[in-house]
Amino acid sequence: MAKECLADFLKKYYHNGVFEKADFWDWAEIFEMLDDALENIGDPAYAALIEETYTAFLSANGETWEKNPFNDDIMWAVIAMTRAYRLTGVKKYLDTALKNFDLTWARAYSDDLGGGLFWRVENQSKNACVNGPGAIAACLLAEALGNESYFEKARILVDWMAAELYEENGKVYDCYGMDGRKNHWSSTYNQGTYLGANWLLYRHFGEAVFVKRAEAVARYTMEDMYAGGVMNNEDSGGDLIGFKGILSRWLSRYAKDEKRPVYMEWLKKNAVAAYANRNSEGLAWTTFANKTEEKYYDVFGMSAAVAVMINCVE
Ligand code: 7K2
Repeated sequence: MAKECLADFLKKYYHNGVFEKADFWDWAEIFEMLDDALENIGDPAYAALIEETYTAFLSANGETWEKNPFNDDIMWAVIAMTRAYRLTGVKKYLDTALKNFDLTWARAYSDDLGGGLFWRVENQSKNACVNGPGAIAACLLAEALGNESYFEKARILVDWMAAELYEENGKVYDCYGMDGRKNHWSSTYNQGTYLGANWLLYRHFGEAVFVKRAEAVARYTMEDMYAGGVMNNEDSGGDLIGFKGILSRWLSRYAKDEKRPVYMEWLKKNAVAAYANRNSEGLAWTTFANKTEEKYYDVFGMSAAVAVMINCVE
């Protein structure tokens, strides 16, 4: 299912390293889907696609991305490339990731609001969408480099989020503004990255607080947000449509490593629903419970179901 759907997705949207009409962060996240494919399916052909995508991404965006005002965008691409390095051993992926992590940390971290990374260069809010990915990027770099100081950076972000953007029941808030206001909206991508960050810290530090939190976030997402059913929302705009792929990446990793099959079963239920609802081109839209129409859909929103399927491969 996963391999076949990825092939149909690539046939439709992939052109020599470029994903049709994908902007910077869509591109980074679909790059991560190729990492998922290499990691879970294991066909070396995916390593060639990663190399081609890396080359195209750098020729479009340069080697360092300080022109991009979104700190979150850079963190997503750092994660994609650090994972690519860990899967292939190609050193330039790690070098690029490290340079861009360091420049982003330097411009985005501050003590305002108690800590954490700013979302954009205007420094108006601190959002889960940059702090969760920032913590994941730091953990992955720490492991790849064997450099403990990046684990400490990750811990700082995760602790700050626990204090300001988190409820003990497992709910992750969206952001905290410099005006003192918090947006309490929870979304699959923020749930997913906060789960992933806690899980990676648990594996390194072994402290129970992290695994307890990972479990709470997983449970909240499946039960409170979806009552164990098929995810059928986050289908508007250019950003939300790709969120579920991000959740599936970290939830499946947690479920596999920590042996929590209940979450794999839930992800599989979602994958099966999306698969049953694909259109004649073999593509499934981000509302997994609805039949996909015979029309042109945005690439990022079409990647979510494929990512869920790939992350269900055991
Ligand atoms: O407001 C932030 C975030 O807190 C919220 O969760 C999402 C919801 O929107 C933005 S983050 C989305 C940006 C990511 N970087 C690329 C930009 O084009 C995009 O707006 O959607």
